[in-house]
Amino acid sequence: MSLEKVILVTGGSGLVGKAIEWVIENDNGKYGKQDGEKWIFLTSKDGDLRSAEATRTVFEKYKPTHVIHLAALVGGLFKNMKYKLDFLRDNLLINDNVLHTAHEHKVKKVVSCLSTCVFPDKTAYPIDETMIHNGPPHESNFGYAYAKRLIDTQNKAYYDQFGDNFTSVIPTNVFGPHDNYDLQDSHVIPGLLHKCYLAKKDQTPFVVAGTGKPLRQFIYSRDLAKLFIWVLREYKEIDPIILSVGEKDEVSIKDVANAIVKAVDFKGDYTFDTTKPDGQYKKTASNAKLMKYLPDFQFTPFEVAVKESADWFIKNYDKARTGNH
Ligand code: NAP
Ligand code: GFB
Repeated sequence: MSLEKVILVTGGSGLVGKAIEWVIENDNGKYGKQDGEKWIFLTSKDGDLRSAEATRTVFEKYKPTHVIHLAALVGGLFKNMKYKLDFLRDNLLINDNVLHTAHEHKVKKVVSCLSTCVFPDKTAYPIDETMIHNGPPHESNFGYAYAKRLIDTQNKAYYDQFGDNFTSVIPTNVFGPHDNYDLQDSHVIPGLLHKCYLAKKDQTPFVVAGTGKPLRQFIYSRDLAKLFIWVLREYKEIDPIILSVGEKDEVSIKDVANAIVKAVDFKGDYTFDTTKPDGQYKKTASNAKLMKYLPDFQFTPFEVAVKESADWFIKNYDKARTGNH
């Protein structure tokens, strides 16, 4: 059996990378590993992709035919607000090194990862793929947002000048096993899961940051993983595609806290610390383009996914990325 595809996943050890690895190894349906595919999941120990030389060394070692590019400096609202320049520079360097080295190695396809926070803050809703460059992103994460937007611009420039097949996806907020649970740097679901777990264990108050009013769409990492695999194998456009649950599945941060209290079986009270920022009020995205391609795609119900994520975190607390709490 000839090896048709060598698929390199940068950022393979993170939340999304681990979910793709799990689906490739465990899905017996159309998303699992196919004949002729070799999957390689990178960590930053394989090479710091901010370095052009280290990036070339990785590509020379694995000689990929296809790349899923996930590696990035990633974090929740509070980390983004604190390190805007690092989010801009690190991600600009990583993205330019990966895309240009993929070009030099004549990689057949690259699928990169943006985020719905790249869209303009002042916009019509629901947001769709055509609105990416229509105005400034939210103040809280402009460093990350502009670096991610430029991936779309880079993809179009490589296609325009060389015909490279470099595309991208735009997920909403992601959560699941293998997340980052650091109490300061994490996103809301892993952050609140960790806080609620500690509040139950130590019988201390469970405090949710902000007012609880902001609205978000959340996609389970294992659902996103299946969509990434479909994009790699089937999606033919250079233009990006939003990967998200529908607008009707948007929930408030208070709903998120309630789901976590239930999943962790926390019996105590919880309060809101309204001295903490809410960030962007909402970034409601349309998944109409995705639903045109995959009208029957089944998303895991939110509460089921939160429960599975909580069970994984509690079972793996000792090896999880808890920020050495
Ligand atoms: P994550 O859990 O923080 O994982 C980040 C990955 O990138 C890890 O594998 C890390 O390697 C690697 N990495 C970081 N800096 C690197 C460097 N300088 N050189 C090489 N590798 C490096 O992130 P994630 O949540 O899975 O995010 C994956 C992708 O999805 C990112 O592009 C992110 O922007 C995008 N995204 C995430 C969300 C979300 O809610 N999480 C939402 C939308 C889009 P180590 O494990 O060795 O550190
Ligand atoms: O997930 P999160 O950090 O990211 O926060 P964003 C979502 C909302 O949860 C905010 C509230 O309104 C927070 O005030 N929140 C409540 C908490 N308690 C907590 C907590 O303990 N930890 C955190 N982190 N939030 C990010 C962007 O925005 O979305 C990133 O800054 C990236 O660049 C990511 O795009 C997907 O949804 O506000």
